[in-house]
Amino acid sequence: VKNTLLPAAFGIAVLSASLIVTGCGEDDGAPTMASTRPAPTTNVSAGATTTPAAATPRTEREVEADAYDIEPVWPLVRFERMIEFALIPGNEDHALLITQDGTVRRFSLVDDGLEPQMFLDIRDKIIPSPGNEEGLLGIAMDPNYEQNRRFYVYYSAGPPRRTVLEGYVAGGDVADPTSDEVLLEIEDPFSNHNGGGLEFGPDGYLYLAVGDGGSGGDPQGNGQDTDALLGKILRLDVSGASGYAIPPDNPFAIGGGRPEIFAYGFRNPWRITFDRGTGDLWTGDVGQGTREEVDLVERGGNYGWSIMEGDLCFQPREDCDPTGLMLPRATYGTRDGGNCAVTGGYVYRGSTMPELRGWYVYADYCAGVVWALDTENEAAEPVRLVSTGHTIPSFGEDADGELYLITFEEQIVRLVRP
Ligand SMILES: [Ca+2]
Repeated sequence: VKNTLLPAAFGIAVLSASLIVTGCGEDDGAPTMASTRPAPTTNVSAGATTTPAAATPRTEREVEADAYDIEPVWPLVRFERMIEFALIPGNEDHALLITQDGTVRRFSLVDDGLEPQMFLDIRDKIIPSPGNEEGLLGIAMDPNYEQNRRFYVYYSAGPPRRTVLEGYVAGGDVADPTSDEVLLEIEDPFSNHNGGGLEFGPDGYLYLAVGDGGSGGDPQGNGQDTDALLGKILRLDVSGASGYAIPPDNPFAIGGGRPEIFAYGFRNPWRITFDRGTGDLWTGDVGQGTREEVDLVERGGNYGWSIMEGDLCFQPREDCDPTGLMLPRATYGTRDGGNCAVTGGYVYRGSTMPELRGWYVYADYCAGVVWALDTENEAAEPVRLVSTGHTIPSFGEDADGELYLITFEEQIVRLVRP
């Protein structure tokens, strides 16, 4: 597997691009990469109350290639098409697991003998005969869940084909199905490329990853169209009593595009996560057939699709101009070694593998290979941690920052270093 990183010169170009693109807001002075990053806080999205791990010194032990393994966990948490689990703020013993067909189940993180319980069932809201990439794709717990009991889901509905962001309120240990409130619906022309990552940032805003609409080659040009919500990462303020508001420093809040947009130029950003140590937003953006990419997502950044695919001009363009585009932090070949599509993961902030702290862990969905990228060293090559043999649609993280792989073999496994 060939992993390519940006040459050092590109790092400078990226910084310049960030200045140009995010400068359109004309806010309080020239933004820099550093100033666009939220201040480190406790992990709002996961509800954890641990102190930020970024300041923890790293050990001298190296992140060695192929030195990691997986071990099965939670033997009763076995369902078809598990997509992700979300930690419940204020409840370190349970998490909410979503399946693509439209269920939300509450399961015990600490007692392997407890059967998961249905928390919310929206199977009748999912588009009939869904495509491979459609269904219930994301869940996020409100940062004030302990007070307001609100949470959000993102799913594919139809006809007409569309993606839906919907809010619910929980009562006791189950959701109230009658509390549903649709916040946003996005018409979607094709069944594939629906993104679906839904996460609260440390700024308290709700971030939503939306694919380019689908088919192949972005036929509608959504990635670069700032008047379209497809092919974007959106940022919404859902702290009001209903609906959403636009965060005032969204890049197009005062014009030039849809005000919900936080960053653009994505094809199918498959899973978004915030580094609980730094607040940085990371994603894996699935390629067309040549390059998979890992992106550090900056406010207002243009991540290039469909001018570029990863770090290359998107064919049939023979020469494209990367000026003003944010280039990936890592790429790999879409067709190398059984690869097919990147699955974005998490920046590791756990304690059992201290050498991995500050490394972004991601995988290829088909090949089942897991890599890690040192977020603190742009010149370093990604390191292959383990080849699992699993189909990996998603990752998970517990309150301690340990990482899990969700597999389409109806099993969740923990990443370990034997
Ligand atoms: Ca689609």
